[in-house]
Amino acid sequence: MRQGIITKGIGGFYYVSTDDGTVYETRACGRFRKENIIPRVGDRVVLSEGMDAVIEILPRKNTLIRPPVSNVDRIMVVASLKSPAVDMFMIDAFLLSAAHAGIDAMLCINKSDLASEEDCRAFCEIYENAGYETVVTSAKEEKGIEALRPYLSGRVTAFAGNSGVGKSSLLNLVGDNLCLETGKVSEKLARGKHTTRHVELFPLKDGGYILDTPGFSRVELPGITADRLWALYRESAKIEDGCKFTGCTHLKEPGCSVKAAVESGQVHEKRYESYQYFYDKLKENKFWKIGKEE
Ligand SMILES: Nc1nc2c(ncn2[C@@H]2O[C@H](COP(=O)(O)OP(=O)(O)OP(=O)(O)O)[C@@H](O)[C@H]2O)c(=O)[nH]1
Ligand SMILES: [Mg+2]
Ligand SMILES: [Zn+2]
Repeated sequence: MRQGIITKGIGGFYYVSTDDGTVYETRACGRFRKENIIPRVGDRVVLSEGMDAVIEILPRKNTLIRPPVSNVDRIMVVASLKSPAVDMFMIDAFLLSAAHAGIDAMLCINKSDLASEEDCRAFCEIYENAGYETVVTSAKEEKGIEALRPYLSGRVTAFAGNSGVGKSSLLNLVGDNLCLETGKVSEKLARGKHTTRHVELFPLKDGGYILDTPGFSRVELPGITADRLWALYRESAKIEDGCKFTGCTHLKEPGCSVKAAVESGQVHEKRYESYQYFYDKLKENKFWKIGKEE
């Protein structure tokens, strides 16, 4: 039986690339619908005799809901400081979701041509201090692209980030003969226009893969619970677990080691702000726990 990897899923069709590079247009078999199994881009799958249906999804190394991808080695979270303005909650939501799924993540600050070098550096330092690698690029001026490449080679990397930050523009530069559609940022709203509509996987010359994904306009943390939240912040690994109360939420309790680390500057106050924000949202539990794993 033939196996392949899902490179794209549109309107109920899954495009499966087999080892010889042939791409088959397939549908998911009926059992998937019944059992509520949703194939994702990056899934390794088994095809039917007629090569027109996905009949089995091979065990996943990992899987993510936002963006919906499987078997990626790393999430490259792309952000811009300006146009659109930086959204730390959005960045942190991608980093936390990756951590929750057991996927490595790092940060790429694009559109460096629109911000000062100092501002880019200062912003990156917040995340380097948290334990993330960072890279600064300008797709427009083709700067930082050579610095970005080594992070991608030989791996499967999904580019994620809000609309208009330049994910597709960067992929066009690092990819092999890619010509992805890119969109203008609305001047009035200073927001992207959701140009990329679906996730798509592309092979890199040296064996890795890159995935383009659509930007989201709303921050969500599907599948994450408030109790587990702090453990998903990389800073948690470097702070000694010395809270006075067991089950400390790190919000209002006295003798909290996390708050002490914020006061001493070990944890950046912006990251703590995001923790407080997400914690409250997860406790409110509105649309934040949607997308239970299928
Ligand atoms: N000034 C500047 N503009 C850039 C840069 N990178 C991309 N852009 C522009 O920003 C706009 C949005 O770029 P896209 O690549 O479509 O952004 P995206 O992240 O793929 O957006 P979605 O597909 O909507 O999620 C386009 O007009 C790009 O030309 C950059 O480094 N500097
Ligand atoms: Mg795009
Ligand atoms: Zn605490």
